[in-house]
Amino acid sequence: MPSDRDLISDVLVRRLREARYVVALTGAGMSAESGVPTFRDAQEGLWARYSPEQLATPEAFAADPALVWGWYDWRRQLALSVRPHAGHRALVEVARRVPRFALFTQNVDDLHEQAGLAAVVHLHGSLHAPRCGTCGRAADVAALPPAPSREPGRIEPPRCLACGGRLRPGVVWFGEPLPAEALQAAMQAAGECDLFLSVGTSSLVYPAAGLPGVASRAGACVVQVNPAPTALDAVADFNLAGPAGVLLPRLVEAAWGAGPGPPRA
Ligand code: BV8
Ligand code: ZN
Repeated sequence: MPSDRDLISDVLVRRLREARYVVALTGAGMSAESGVPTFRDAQEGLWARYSPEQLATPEAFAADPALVWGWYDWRRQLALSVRPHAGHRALVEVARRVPRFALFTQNVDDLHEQAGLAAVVHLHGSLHAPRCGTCGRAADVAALPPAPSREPGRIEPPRCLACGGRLRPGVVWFGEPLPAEALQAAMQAAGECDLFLSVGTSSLVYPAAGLPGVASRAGACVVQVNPAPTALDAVADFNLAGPAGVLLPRLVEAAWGAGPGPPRA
């Protein structure tokens, strides 16, 4: 299938308007226009000399818990300070317009929830759900000490109030399995949908990166929104080259006109 770079074609608009079941997969690029650096953007400050893949591992946390906890706490504080953009709101509008919609995100922020999306499945966990590494109990984020305002740095992970074990970030690290239920739901949704929308992901991290292929092999129309080429270009039926905050609203307007319309029948 030819891919339409830069073009929101009539064919694509009709596929979206007629879609019975739209599944969206989002990555760090979806949060970029809200001010959250993408996962592979150059790291800043204390972590400039580490790659995210090095830090987002159980081994890094075991070797230097304060370095890794400090990184996540800084990211959590940043995630608390950002707001959804027009692209997040456009996905909420798609969810209102099509008969069935599901969104799976690799992101660990809560921007989709803030934008009003009812059901968001986090494939890689959440910055807002730290838990005890020993007994697994969820930690009360509100009770966590605020991160120091100075340049983000090492912070000793707090202790679990129930068992005294060390808290850990509530994310899925490299080498850790994704939540089984979430992955199963994503695989099933990808296999059943008729339009799969991949937004803002480099399509490098598995098993999430395998989802568009599952959809394509099941006959779905695969649409990618990303300013840069990715491994998905070869699979997608439509490659819209540009930022999510610009192209998603444009896609929704082309399909259903501007402004919020009636919820789906
Ligand atoms: C696992 C949470 C097995 C932490 C993350 C094959 C099969 C299975 C596994 C593997 C495999 N090959 C290799 C593996 C291992 C590994 C993997 O995939 N490695 C890669 C690097 C090759 N996978 C795993 O380890 C997974 N676990 O498979 O376990 C297992 C099973 C049973 C028992 C034991 C073990 C776990 C993967 C999850 C890791 N955790 N995050 C944290 O956030 O700190 S992954 C991390 O990468 C983030 O979640 C991020 O979301 C994700 C993917 O990155 P992207 O979202 O794509 O972000 P990125 O920066 O890369 O790209 C941003 C994109 O946005 C770019 O394309 C850019 O052009 C675009 N963009 C920029 N601006 C915009 C934009 N797009 C739109 N609009 C814009 N404005
Ligand atoms: Zn505990």
